[in-house]
Amino acid sequence: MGSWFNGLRKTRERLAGGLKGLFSSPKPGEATAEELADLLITADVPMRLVQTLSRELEKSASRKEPLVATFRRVLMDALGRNPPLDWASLPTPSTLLLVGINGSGKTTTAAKLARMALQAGRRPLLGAADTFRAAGSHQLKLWADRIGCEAVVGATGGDAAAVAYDAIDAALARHCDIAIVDTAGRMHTREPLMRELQKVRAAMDKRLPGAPHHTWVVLDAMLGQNAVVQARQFHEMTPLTGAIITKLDGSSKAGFLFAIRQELDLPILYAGLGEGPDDLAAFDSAAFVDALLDVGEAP
Ligand SMILES: Nc1nc2c(ncn2[C@@H]2O[C@H](COP(=O)(O)OP(=O)(O)OP(=O)(O)O)[C@@H](O)[C@H]2O)c(=O)[nH]1
Ligand SMILES: [Mg+2]
Repeated sequence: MGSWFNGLRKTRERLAGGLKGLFSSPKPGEATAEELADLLITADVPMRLVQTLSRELEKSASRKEPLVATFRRVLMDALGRNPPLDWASLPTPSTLLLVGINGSGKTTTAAKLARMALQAGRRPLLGAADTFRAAGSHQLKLWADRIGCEAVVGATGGDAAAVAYDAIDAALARHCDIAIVDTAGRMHTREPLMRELQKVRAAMDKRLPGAPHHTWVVLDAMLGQNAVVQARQFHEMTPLTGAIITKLDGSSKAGFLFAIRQELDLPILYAGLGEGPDDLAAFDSAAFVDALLDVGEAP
């Protein structure tokens, strides 16, 4: 699996020179808070957090704690708790809906999650409610065959809500533990497409009251701050319970993760650290912060 250290290489490279200089400076308080702020902003660290770090920098001269330890503490606090799903103790039947804009990584992530469920000894079912493109459903069915799990695939051009309903129906009939419903990519700015998600949710709830139990937005880390804008819009349309960050390995703007946690109060559950089928990891705040600050162990 890709490591956090490698996954955050690009963001770290953006920050590293500046932060390293700051941390190794005998009197970091003398470095300007403004320079630090500029640096953090280019990595899409949200403004509120930048201000907190700048204040900590200014106060650092009068403190015993090394600056890097202070930053680590502030950043860890900002990320809060992000407990991933405990696959082993997941109640049966559970349902999960994945949403996000085009190409964010929903289908690949649905498959990776199904694989995690299998590895924990559970029975997942993949539901392909991406009826926009023939390739959309086909791609998920291929994944289901490859990893060896149940699947329900809708007809191209069919009703996404009906497929979501059928997926839950099949999960119940086939005694599956979790139905993971993949949806078509949609622009967060296209109102009618966003409304379709509400129909999908309603259909799931109709078949199994309370479903979907989890609704996760899949965000492409390469988009940085724009991913926050998308997540907010999805959140307004369909209440989200968590975020998955894909393509962290390709992003130099991983600072936006703090905004997902702080501004939207969404837990960050999993992160894609590479292109391999097993490159989805439960989000590890400490590993994330350490890799970002370039402290701790390089692999
Ligand atoms: N490097 C990297 N690539 C990823 C990751 N997750 C997905 N991808 C790639 O991103 C591309 C799009 O992934 P999909 O899973 O098809 O995305 P989607 O959201 O289902 O796309 P639509 O259904 O078209 O909206 C594929 O080439 C994936 O291999 C990741 O964590 N890291
Ligand atoms: Mg897809």
